[in-house]
Amino acid sequence: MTRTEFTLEARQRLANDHHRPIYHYQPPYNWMNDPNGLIHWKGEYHLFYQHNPDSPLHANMHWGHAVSRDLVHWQDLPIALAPTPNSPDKDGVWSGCAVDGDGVPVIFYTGVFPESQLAVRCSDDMRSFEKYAGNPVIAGPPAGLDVFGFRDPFVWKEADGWYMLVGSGIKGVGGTVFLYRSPDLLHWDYLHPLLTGDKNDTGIMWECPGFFPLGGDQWALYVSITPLAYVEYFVGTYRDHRFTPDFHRRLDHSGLFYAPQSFVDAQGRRLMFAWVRESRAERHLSSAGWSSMQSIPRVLTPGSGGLIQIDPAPELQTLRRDHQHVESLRVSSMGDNLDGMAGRNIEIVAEFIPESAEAFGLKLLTAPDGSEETRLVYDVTAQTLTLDRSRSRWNPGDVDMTPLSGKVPLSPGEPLRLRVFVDGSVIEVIANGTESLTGRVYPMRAESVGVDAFARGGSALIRRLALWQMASVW
Ligand code: DQQ
Repeated sequence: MTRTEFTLEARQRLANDHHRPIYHYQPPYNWMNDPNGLIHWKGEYHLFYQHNPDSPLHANMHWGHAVSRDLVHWQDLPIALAPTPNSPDKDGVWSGCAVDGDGVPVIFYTGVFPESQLAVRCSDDMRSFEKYAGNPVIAGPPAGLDVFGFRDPFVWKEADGWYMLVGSGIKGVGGTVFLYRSPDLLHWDYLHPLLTGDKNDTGIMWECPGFFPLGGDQWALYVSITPLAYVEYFVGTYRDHRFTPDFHRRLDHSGLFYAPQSFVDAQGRRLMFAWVRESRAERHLSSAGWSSMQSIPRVLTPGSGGLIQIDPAPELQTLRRDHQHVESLRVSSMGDNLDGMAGRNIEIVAEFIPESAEAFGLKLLTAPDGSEETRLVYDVTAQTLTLDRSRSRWNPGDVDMTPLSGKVPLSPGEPLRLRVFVDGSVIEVIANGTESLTGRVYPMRAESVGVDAFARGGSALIRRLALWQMASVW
C-alpha cells in the first residue's frame, strides 16, 4: 500500500464523524497543533505541522508534512522530522520555520529539552531532510537573563544578513522576542530583544513569533501569548533593527486560533495558517481519534487604520458548489427567515445593515427541532460580535460552550460584512476585513445543519447573503 493509499484509508475510517472538517487541513489521524515550516517551493505549498503520530493528545512532537499545488487540495507525505535519541531534539521536534537559504530550503526549529534552535537542510524536492551535524545553532537564551522558554525560531533575510526571532519571556517583566543575526544561517549572534511586553498586559511568555513588512516603514509583529492563549499583533516602525510599536491588538478574538505562521508565496502574497484548537475535553479526543485542524489559508495585506486586512485565500472559491442567495431581506424576528438554507460544510458571505435592531445575526448548525443551535450575534450597542455556543450542543458533557466575543466597531451607516466558514466543528468568521473570530462547536446531532438569520429589538436589513456548499478536498 502506498503512503497516499494508507492515509486516504485512514481518513476514510474517520469520515463519518460529523465534527471532522472536509475542507480544512488536518492529518489523517491523531494529534496536530502549530503550522510549521510554511514555504512555497518549486510550485508546491509545503505545510509542516506539530504532530503526535501515536495519539490524539499533545506529546512526542514530530513534524508532519503535506503539500499542495493549489493551496486547497493537500497530499499527505511521510513524517518529515522525528526526535533523534541522545541529541538536542531527543524529547521533541517543536515549532519552527523554513526559508529559501539562497537556493537550498533550510528549516529551523526548536529541539527540546532544554529548548535550543536547530537547523535542517532539505533536498531540492523537499522530500528528505538532513539535520545539521553542528546542531544546535543557538544553544540557549542570551546569557545573564532569567527567562521562561526559548523557542519557535522565525527567520527572514535583509540586505545585510539573516535575522531570527526566538520567542521567550523575561521573568518578572513579560513576553519577549530575541533578535539574532547571521551571515550564513549557521552562525548566529544575539543582538537585542526586538520587543518586550508587560506581563500584566500581554502575558509572561511569547511563542511562535512572526515579523513582516506591512507597508512603508510599518512592520507587524505577531506573537502567541502564553499562558493566556491568544494571538496579539503589534504594528510600528522598524529602523536599524529596532522596532517601535504604535499599537497592539488581537489578531483573532478567540483563543482557538493560535500559533499562526505566515510566509510569502511565489505570487508575493503573505499567507497565514494557524492551529485551530479543540474546545472539548481530552476524553473526546481519545474517542474521536483526531484533534485540531489548520485554519483556512488567509491573505494578509495592509488594512484601514493601520490594521492588518485578513482575507480568505481566493483559491477557496474553487470549492464552492450549489449557490443560494437572498437580497434586500428585512429581518425582524428570531427565526424562519432563510428558507431552505442549510449545510455543515459551507461558506456564507453576508452584508447586514443594522437599522433599528438591538442585535442581529446568523444561526448556524441548528437542529430541526431547535434543540441545538449556534448563534453569531452582532450587538449593536456594545458593538461586539459573539459566537454564542451556549446551545450548540444539547448535552454539554465536557465541551466548552462559553461565548467567544470581540469588538467590531461600525461607524454610523456602515454595514456588517461577514465571511463565514463552517466546516463540521469549526466556524471561522472574518468581519469587515480586519476582525477575526474562530470557534469550535460540537452539535450532538448529525442533522443539526440548519442556517437562519435573526434580529432582536427591531429590524436589520440583509443587503445580500450568499451561501455555498463546500466540496471536500479529499
Ligand atoms: N507548540 C509547540 C511549541 C510552541 C507551542 C510545541 C505553541 O514550539 O511554542 O508543540 O502552540
